Amino acid sequence: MAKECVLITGANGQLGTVLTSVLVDLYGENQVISTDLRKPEEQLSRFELLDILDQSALNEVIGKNKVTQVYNLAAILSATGEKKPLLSWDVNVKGYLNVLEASRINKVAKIFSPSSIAVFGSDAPKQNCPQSVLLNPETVYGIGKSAGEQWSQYYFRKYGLDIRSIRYPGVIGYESLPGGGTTDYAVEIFHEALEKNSYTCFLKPDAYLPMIYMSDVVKATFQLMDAPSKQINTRTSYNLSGMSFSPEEIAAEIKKHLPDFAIKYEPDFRQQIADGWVYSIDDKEARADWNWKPKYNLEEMVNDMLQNLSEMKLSDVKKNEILNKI
Ligand code: NAD
Ligand code: AKB
Repeated sequence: MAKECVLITGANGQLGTVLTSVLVDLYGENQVISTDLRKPEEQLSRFELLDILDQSALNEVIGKNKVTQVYNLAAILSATGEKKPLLSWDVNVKGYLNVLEASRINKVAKIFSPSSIAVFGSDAPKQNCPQSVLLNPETVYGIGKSAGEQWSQYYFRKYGLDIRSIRYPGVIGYESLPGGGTTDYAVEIFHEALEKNSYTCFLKPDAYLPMIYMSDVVKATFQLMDAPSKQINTRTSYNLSGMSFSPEEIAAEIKKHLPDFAIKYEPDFRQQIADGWVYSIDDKEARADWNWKPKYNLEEMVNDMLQNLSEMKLSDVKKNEILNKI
Protein backbone atom coordinates (compact mmCIF):
# COMPACT_ATOMS: atom_id res chain seq x y z
CA MET A 1 0.00 0.00 0.00
CA ALA A 2 1.29 3.50 -0.89
CA LYS A 3 2.34 5.69 2.06
CA GLU A 4 -0.09 8.33 3.26
CA CYS A 5 0.85 11.94 2.50
CA VAL A 6 -1.20 14.52 4.40
CA LEU A 7 -1.49 18.17 3.39
CA ILE A 8 -2.82 20.77 5.86
CA THR A 9 -3.94 24.23 4.75
CA GLY A 10 -4.07 27.06 7.31
CA ALA A 11 -1.69 24.99 9.43
CA ASN A 12 -0.47 27.93 11.56
CA GLY A 13 -3.90 28.62 13.06
CA GLN A 14 -5.45 27.64 16.38
CA LEU A 15 -6.49 24.18 15.14
CA GLY A 16 -3.77 23.69 12.53
CA THR A 17 -0.99 23.97 15.12
CA VAL A 18 -2.49 21.16 17.18
CA LEU A 19 -3.74 18.90 14.36
CA THR A 20 -0.34 19.15 12.59
CA SER A 21 1.43 17.86 15.66
CA VAL A 22 -1.03 14.93 15.99
CA LEU A 23 -0.70 14.13 12.26
CA VAL A 24 3.10 14.15 12.56
CA ASP A 25 2.82 11.68 15.45
CA LEU A 26 0.54 9.49 13.32
CA TYR A 27 2.31 9.58 9.95
CA GLY A 28 5.82 10.97 10.56
CA GLU A 29 7.21 14.44 9.77
CA ASN A 30 8.14 13.56 6.18
CA GLN A 31 4.60 12.44 5.36
CA VAL A 32 2.95 15.67 6.56
CA ILE A 33 3.07 18.92 4.57
CA SER A 34 1.79 21.90 6.52
CA THR A 35 1.00 25.02 4.49
CA ASP A 36 -0.08 28.57 5.27
CA LEU A 37 0.39 32.16 4.12
CA ARG A 38 3.44 32.58 6.35
CA LYS A 39 6.15 30.31 7.78
CA PRO A 40 5.41 29.07 11.33
CA GLU A 41 7.66 30.03 14.24
CA GLU A 42 8.30 26.38 14.96
CA GLN A 43 8.30 23.85 12.12
CA LEU A 44 7.05 20.37 13.07
CA SER A 45 6.74 18.93 9.57
CA ARG A 46 7.62 19.80 5.99
CA PHE A 47 6.28 23.28 5.23
CA GLU A 48 5.27 25.11 2.04
CA LEU A 49 3.91 28.62 1.62
CA LEU A 50 0.46 28.21 0.05
CA ASP A 51 -2.45 30.57 -0.54
CA ILE A 52 -5.58 28.46 -1.16
CA LEU A 53 -6.80 31.17 -3.53
CA ASP A 54 -3.97 30.14 -5.86
CA GLN A 55 -5.56 27.22 -7.73
CA SER A 56 -2.49 26.26 -9.76
CA ALA A 57 -0.17 26.29 -6.72
CA LEU A 58 -2.66 24.04 -4.89
CA ASN A 59 -2.83 21.63 -7.84
CA GLU A 60 0.93 21.52 -8.04
CA VAL A 61 1.63 20.88 -4.35
CA ILE A 62 -1.08 18.20 -4.12
CA GLY A 63 -0.03 16.56 -7.43
CA LYS A 64 3.75 16.58 -7.03
CA ASN A 65 3.58 15.16 -3.49
CA LYS A 66 0.92 12.54 -4.33
CA VAL A 67 -1.16 13.81 -1.41
CA THR A 68 -3.63 11.21 -0.09
CA GLN A 69 -5.41 13.29 2.60
CA VAL A 70 -6.17 17.01 2.92
CA TYR A 71 -7.07 18.84 6.14
CA ASN A 72 -8.45 22.16 4.94
CA LEU A 73 -8.14 24.54 7.91
CA ALA A 74 -7.48 27.81 6.06
CA ALA A 75 -10.30 30.22 6.90
CA ILE A 76 -11.37 33.70 7.92
CA LEU A 77 -13.34 33.45 11.17
CA SER A 78 -16.60 35.19 12.12
CA ALA A 79 -15.45 38.51 13.60
CA THR A 80 -12.80 39.19 10.95
CA GLY A 81 -15.36 38.10 8.35
CA GLU A 82 -17.77 40.86 9.40
CA LYS A 83 -14.95 43.37 8.86
CA LYS A 84 -13.84 41.83 5.56
CA PRO A 85 -16.90 40.07 4.08
CA LEU A 86 -15.54 39.65 0.55
CA LEU A 87 -12.25 38.19 1.77
CA SER A 88 -14.26 35.85 4.00
CA TRP A 89 -16.30 34.60 1.02
CA ASP A 90 -13.17 34.26 -1.12
CA VAL A 91 -11.17 32.19 1.37
CA ASN A 92 -14.00 30.18 2.94
CA VAL A 93 -15.87 29.37 -0.29
CA LYS A 94 -13.72 30.03 -3.37
CA GLY A 95 -10.60 28.79 -1.57
CA TYR A 96 -12.47 25.68 -0.44
CA LEU A 97 -13.65 25.05 -4.02
CA ASN A 98 -10.01 25.26 -5.14
CA VAL A 99 -9.16 22.61 -2.53
CA LEU A 100 -12.04 20.40 -3.72
CA GLU A 101 -11.07 20.75 -7.39
CA ALA A 102 -7.37 20.05 -6.75
CA SER A 103 -8.39 17.03 -4.65
CA ARG A 104 -10.75 15.73 -7.34
CA ILE A 105 -8.19 16.15 -10.15
CA ASN A 106 -5.42 14.50 -8.13
CA LYS A 107 -7.68 11.75 -6.71
CA VAL A 108 -7.09 12.61 -3.04
CA ALA A 109 -8.56 9.76 -0.97
CA LYS A 110 -9.92 11.69 2.06
CA ILE A 111 -10.61 15.32 2.89
CA PHE A 112 -11.45 16.98 6.19
CA SER A 113 -12.87 20.51 6.08
CA PRO A 114 -14.58 21.84 9.19
CA SER A 115 -17.80 23.81 9.33
CA SER A 116 -19.03 25.73 12.37
CA ILE A 117 -21.98 26.32 14.68
CA ALA A 118 -22.08 29.66 12.80
CA VAL A 119 -24.23 27.96 10.13
CA PHE A 120 -27.23 28.34 12.46
CA GLY A 121 -29.17 31.60 12.61
CA SER A 122 -31.83 33.14 14.85
CA ASP A 123 -34.53 30.85 13.38
CA ALA A 124 -32.83 27.70 14.65
CA PRO A 125 -33.92 26.20 18.01
CA LYS A 126 -31.64 27.81 20.63
CA GLN A 127 -31.48 24.75 22.92
CA ASN A 128 -30.21 21.40 21.63
CA CYS A 129 -30.23 22.57 18.04
CA PRO A 130 -30.74 19.48 15.83
CA GLN A 131 -28.61 18.43 12.86
CA SER A 132 -31.19 19.14 10.18
CA VAL A 133 -32.79 22.55 10.55
CA LEU A 134 -33.27 25.44 8.17
CA LEU A 135 -29.87 27.15 7.91
CA ASN A 136 -30.37 30.88 7.91
CA PRO A 137 -27.00 32.27 9.04
CA GLU A 138 -26.63 35.98 9.70
CA THR A 139 -22.86 36.38 9.28
CA VAL A 140 -20.84 36.14 6.08
CA TYR A 141 -18.79 33.42 7.85
CA GLY A 142 -21.96 31.39 8.50
CA ILE A 143 -23.19 31.90 4.94
CA GLY A 144 -19.83 30.73 3.58
CA LYS A 145 -19.70 27.72 5.90
CA SER A 146 -23.23 26.62 4.98
CA ALA A 147 -22.39 26.98 1.26
CA GLY A 148 -19.22 24.95 1.91
CA GLU A 149 -21.32 22.18 3.52
CA GLN A 150 -23.45 21.96 0.37
CA TRP A 151 -20.34 21.87 -1.84
CA SER A 152 -18.93 19.02 0.28
CA GLN A 153 -22.10 16.98 -0.23
CA TYR A 154 -22.15 17.84 -3.96
CA TYR A 155 -18.56 16.67 -4.53
CA PHE A 156 -19.29 13.49 -2.56
CA ARG A 157 -22.44 12.69 -4.54
CA LYS A 158 -21.17 13.72 -7.97
CA TYR A 159 -17.51 12.66 -7.83
CA GLY A 160 -17.40 10.26 -4.87
CA LEU A 161 -14.85 12.48 -3.07
CA ASP A 162 -14.66 11.23 0.55
CA ILE A 163 -15.14 14.55 2.37
CA ARG A 164 -15.81 14.59 6.10
CA SER A 165 -16.79 17.54 8.24
CA ILE A 166 -17.76 18.65 11.73
CA ARG A 167 -19.61 21.81 12.78
CA TYR A 168 -17.11 22.72 15.50
CA PRO A 169 -18.33 24.76 18.46
CA GLY A 170 -15.97 27.48 19.83
CA VAL A 171 -12.65 25.73 20.48
CA ILE A 172 -10.74 26.24 23.75
CA GLY A 173 -7.17 25.07 24.19
CA TYR A 174 -3.92 26.05 25.91
CA GLU A 175 -1.73 24.91 23.01
CA SER A 176 -2.48 27.78 20.60
CA LEU A 177 -4.23 31.13 20.37
CA PRO A 178 -7.43 31.76 18.42
CA GLY A 179 -7.77 34.64 15.97
CA GLY A 180 -10.69 36.62 14.61
CA GLY A 181 -13.55 34.61 16.15
CA THR A 182 -16.49 35.43 18.41
CA THR A 183 -15.74 32.59 20.84
CA ASP A 184 -12.10 33.73 21.28
CA TYR A 185 -12.96 35.32 24.65
CA ALA A 186 -13.10 31.83 26.19
CA VAL A 187 -9.35 31.37 25.52
CA GLU A 188 -8.24 34.97 26.13
CA ILE A 189 -9.88 34.94 29.58
CA PHE A 190 -7.40 32.31 30.84
CA HIS A 191 -4.31 34.16 29.63
CA GLU A 192 -5.48 37.44 31.16
CA ALA A 193 -6.61 35.75 34.37
CA LEU A 194 -3.13 34.31 34.88
CA GLU A 195 -1.27 37.43 33.75
CA LYS A 196 -3.43 40.24 35.17
CA ASN A 197 -6.05 38.59 37.40
CA SER A 198 -8.71 40.46 35.42
CA TYR A 199 -10.41 40.33 32.02
CA THR A 200 -12.60 42.68 29.99
CA CYS A 201 -15.04 40.57 28.01
CA PHE A 202 -16.33 41.67 24.59
CA LEU A 203 -19.55 39.65 25.06
CA LYS A 204 -22.36 40.17 27.61
CA PRO A 205 -22.30 38.18 30.88
CA ASP A 206 -25.15 35.90 29.72
CA ALA A 207 -23.97 35.25 26.11
CA TYR A 208 -24.44 31.47 26.24
CA LEU A 209 -22.62 29.58 23.43
CA PRO A 210 -21.59 26.03 22.47
CA MET A 211 -17.89 25.35 23.18
CA ILE A 212 -15.53 22.39 23.15
CA TYR A 213 -12.12 21.56 24.62
CA MET A 214 -9.21 21.02 22.19
CA SER A 215 -8.57 17.48 23.36
CA ASP A 216 -12.18 16.57 22.49
CA VAL A 217 -11.76 18.32 19.11
CA VAL A 218 -8.75 16.14 18.33
CA LYS A 219 -10.63 13.02 19.47
CA ALA A 220 -13.72 13.84 17.37
CA THR A 221 -11.72 14.75 14.27
CA PHE A 222 -9.74 11.52 14.21
CA GLN A 223 -12.75 9.38 15.18
CA LEU A 224 -14.58 10.81 12.18
CA MET A 225 -11.58 10.48 9.84
CA ASP A 226 -10.99 6.86 10.93
CA ALA A 227 -14.62 5.75 10.61
CA PRO A 228 -15.43 3.44 7.67
CA SER A 229 -16.96 5.43 4.82
CA LYS A 230 -20.22 3.47 4.96
CA GLN A 231 -20.82 4.75 8.50
CA ILE A 232 -20.69 8.40 7.41
CA ASN A 233 -24.34 9.22 6.81
CA THR A 234 -23.95 13.02 6.99
CA ARG A 235 -21.97 14.45 4.07
CA THR A 236 -22.71 18.11 4.76
CA SER A 237 -21.25 18.45 8.27
CA TYR A 238 -21.91 16.77 11.64
CA ASN A 239 -23.28 18.64 14.66
CA LEU A 240 -20.88 18.24 17.60
CA SER A 241 -21.44 19.14 21.23
CA GLY A 242 -18.87 19.58 23.97
CA MET A 243 -20.24 21.96 26.61
CA SER A 244 -22.14 25.26 26.75
CA PHE A 245 -21.60 28.21 29.07
CA SER A 246 -21.74 32.00 29.32
CA PRO A 247 -18.92 34.45 30.19
CA GLU A 248 -20.26 34.82 33.76
CA GLU A 249 -20.29 31.04 34.21
CA ILE A 250 -16.70 30.54 33.02
CA ALA A 251 -15.57 33.52 35.13
CA ALA A 252 -17.20 31.94 38.21
CA GLU A 253 -15.41 28.66 37.50
CA ILE A 254 -12.04 30.46 37.11
CA LYS A 255 -12.69 32.31 40.39
CA LYS A 256 -12.85 28.95 42.21
CA HIS A 257 -9.12 28.61 41.38
CA LEU A 258 -8.14 32.33 41.40
CA PRO A 259 -10.41 33.95 44.04
CA ASP A 260 -9.22 37.52 43.22
CA PHE A 261 -10.00 37.22 39.51
CA ALA A 262 -12.29 40.02 38.31
CA ILE A 263 -14.23 40.29 35.06
CA LYS A 264 -15.92 43.30 33.49
CA TYR A 265 -18.01 43.52 30.35
CA GLU A 266 -17.68 45.85 27.38
CA PRO A 267 -19.73 44.17 24.64
CA ASP A 268 -18.80 45.17 21.08
CA PHE A 269 -19.95 44.14 17.56
CA ARG A 270 -19.20 40.50 18.37
CA GLN A 271 -22.20 40.40 20.73
CA GLN A 272 -24.47 40.77 17.70
CA ILE A 273 -22.77 37.78 16.07
CA ALA A 274 -23.24 35.72 19.26
CA ASP A 275 -26.92 36.79 19.45
CA GLY A 276 -27.55 35.04 16.12
CA TRP A 277 -26.04 31.71 17.25
CA VAL A 278 -27.60 28.85 19.23
CA TYR A 279 -26.96 28.00 22.91
CA SER A 280 -26.45 24.26 22.66
CA ILE A 281 -26.20 21.46 20.10
CA ASP A 282 -27.85 18.06 19.67
CA ASP A 283 -25.17 15.74 18.23
CA LYS A 284 -27.00 12.41 18.22
CA GLU A 285 -25.98 11.63 14.59
CA ALA A 286 -22.24 11.88 15.46
CA ARG A 287 -22.85 9.72 18.54
CA ALA A 288 -24.68 7.08 16.50
CA ASP A 289 -22.49 7.05 13.36
CA TRP A 290 -18.98 7.16 14.84
CA ASN A 291 -19.44 6.76 18.60
CA TRP A 292 -18.78 10.38 19.54
CA LYS A 293 -18.85 11.23 23.25
CA PRO A 294 -17.15 14.31 24.73
CA LYS A 295 -14.93 13.95 27.80
CA TYR A 296 -14.65 17.52 29.09
CA ASN A 297 -17.28 19.62 30.85
CA LEU A 298 -16.78 23.23 32.00
CA GLU A 299 -15.28 22.32 35.37
CA GLU A 300 -12.78 19.80 33.93
CA MET A 301 -11.83 22.12 31.06
CA VAL A 302 -11.12 25.10 33.38
CA ASN A 303 -9.05 22.90 35.66
CA ASP A 304 -6.98 21.52 32.78
CA MET A 305 -6.52 24.92 31.08
CA LEU A 306 -5.29 26.61 34.27
CA GLN A 307 -2.97 23.76 35.13
CA ASN A 308 -1.38 23.61 31.66
CA LEU A 309 -1.14 27.37 31.16
CA SER A 310 0.39 27.89 34.61
CA GLU A 311 3.01 25.23 33.86
CA MET A 312 3.73 26.82 30.47
CA LYS A 313 4.02 30.29 31.97
CA LEU A 314 6.24 28.90 34.70
CA SER A 315 8.46 27.22 32.12
CA ASP A 316 8.67 30.56 30.24
CA VAL A 317 9.77 32.25 33.46
CA LYS A 318 12.35 29.51 34.04
CA LYS A 319 13.51 29.80 30.43
CA ASN A 320 13.97 33.56 30.84
CA GLU A 321 15.83 33.11 34.11
CA ILE A 322 18.22 30.70 32.39
CA LEU A 323 18.60 32.99 29.35
CA ASN A 324 19.31 35.97 31.64
CA LYS A 325 22.10 34.05 33.29
CA ILE A 326 23.84 33.27 29.99
P1 NAD B 1 -7.38 30.38 12.54
O1 NAD B 1 -7.93 31.70 12.14
O2 NAD B 1 -6.69 30.23 13.84
O3 NAD B 1 -6.38 29.84 11.40
C1 NAD B 1 -6.68 29.95 10.05
C2 NAD B 1 -5.38 29.92 9.27
O4 NAD B 1 -5.72 30.08 7.89
C3 NAD B 1 -4.41 31.06 9.62
O5 NAD B 1 -3.15 30.53 9.99
C4 NAD B 1 -4.32 31.89 8.34
O6 NAD B 1 -3.03 32.40 8.08
C5 NAD B 1 -4.71 30.86 7.29
N1 NAD B 1 -5.25 31.46 6.06
C6 NAD B 1 -6.09 32.51 5.92
N2 NAD B 1 -6.30 32.76 4.61
C7 NAD B 1 -5.60 31.85 3.92
C8 NAD B 1 -5.40 31.60 2.54
N3 NAD B 1 -5.96 32.37 1.61
N4 NAD B 1 -4.60 30.56 2.17
C9 NAD B 1 -3.99 29.80 3.12
N5 NAD B 1 -4.13 30.00 4.44
C10 NAD B 1 -4.92 31.01 4.83
O7 NAD B 1 -8.58 29.33 12.41
P2 NAD B 1 -8.80 27.99 13.26
O8 NAD B 1 -9.47 28.39 14.51
O9 NAD B 1 -7.57 27.21 13.31
O10 NAD B 1 -9.90 27.28 12.36
C11 NAD B 1 -9.60 26.19 11.51
C12 NAD B 1 -10.91 25.72 10.87
O11 NAD B 1 -11.84 25.35 11.90
C13 NAD B 1 -11.63 26.82 10.06
O12 NAD B 1 -12.29 26.23 8.98
C14 NAD B 1 -12.66 27.35 11.04
O13 NAD B 1 -13.77 27.91 10.38
C15 NAD B 1 -13.04 26.07 11.77
N6 NAD B 1 -13.62 26.35 13.08
C16 NAD B 1 -12.85 26.84 14.09
C17 NAD B 1 -13.42 27.10 15.33
C18 NAD B 1 -12.62 27.65 16.47
O14 NAD B 1 -13.20 27.95 17.52
N7 NAD B 1 -11.31 27.77 16.35
C19 NAD B 1 -14.79 26.84 15.53
C20 NAD B 1 -15.55 26.38 14.46
C21 NAD B 1 -14.95 26.10 13.24
C1 AKB C 1 -15.76 31.90 15.61
O1 AKB C 1 -16.09 32.39 16.71
O2 AKB C 1 -15.81 32.51 14.53
C2 AKB C 1 -15.33 30.45 15.60
C3 AKB C 1 -16.49 29.57 15.30
C4 AKB C 1 -17.43 29.21 16.38
O3 AKB C 1 -16.64 29.14 14.18
N1 AKB C 1 -14.72 30.14 16.84
